[in-house]
Amino acid sequence: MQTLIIGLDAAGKTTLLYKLKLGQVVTTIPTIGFNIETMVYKEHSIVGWDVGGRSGNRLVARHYLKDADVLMFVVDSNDTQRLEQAAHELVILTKYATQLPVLVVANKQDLPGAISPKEVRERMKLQTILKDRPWCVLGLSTMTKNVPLEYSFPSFYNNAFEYISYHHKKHQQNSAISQNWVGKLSSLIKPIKAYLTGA
Ligand SMILES: Nc1nc2c(ncn2[C@@H]2O[C@H](COP(=O)(O)OP(=O)(O)OP(=O)(O)O)[C@@H](O)[C@H]2O)c(=O)[nH]1
Ligand SMILES: [Mg+2]
Repeated sequence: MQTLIIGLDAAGKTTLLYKLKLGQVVTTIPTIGFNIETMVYKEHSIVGWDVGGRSGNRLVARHYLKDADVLMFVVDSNDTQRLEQAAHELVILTKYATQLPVLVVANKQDLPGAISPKEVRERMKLQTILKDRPWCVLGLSTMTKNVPLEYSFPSFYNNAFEYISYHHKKHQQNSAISQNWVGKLSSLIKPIKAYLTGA
């Protein structure tokens, strides 16, 4: 299953990807292009695509949306000046995948200027942007100091991967249902076609 990790530059996407993969914080440099890593959660294999936040790369990201099962949108909760820009970015991206479940990560909860996940949700007007598709907001800090337990890594890890695997299962079920219908329709169409063509 594929998870696309997107957000503005310096939001913490690469740090998150490697924390998910390795369980530790690595030193990052701004991503040019993207990083791909496969992670295993329970019986699921999750491929994370972390796309650099510079605008050129965000254009490329749109092409990956069609193959994604979940979009993870990472926000720097301390960079409140750029929340509007982040929301604008999310609006553009989600236009290309109208049903895709979105997990918004309210990152950097350890920083003193960070606003809460609830405030991120309100200030980015997520209810209006994401409407009736499946979506949720999770607070996160990849740092261990000065952070409430609910935003610390083990809790984020489980919640995020449960969310991703749940929506992956639903996605599979939906395609199984539509495959069923394709099967049923073609078995109906064959005799009709035979009748019309006299075959
Ligand atoms: N305090 C704090 N810093 C963080 C956290 N997550 C990431 N950072 C820092 O934020 C900076 C940017 O992190 P990256 O993971 O490189 O950001 P990115 O979103 O991949 O950026 P681009 O590749 O430019 O798109 C680094 O200095 C990280 O150490 C966090 O939870 N708390
Ligand atoms: Mg990066």
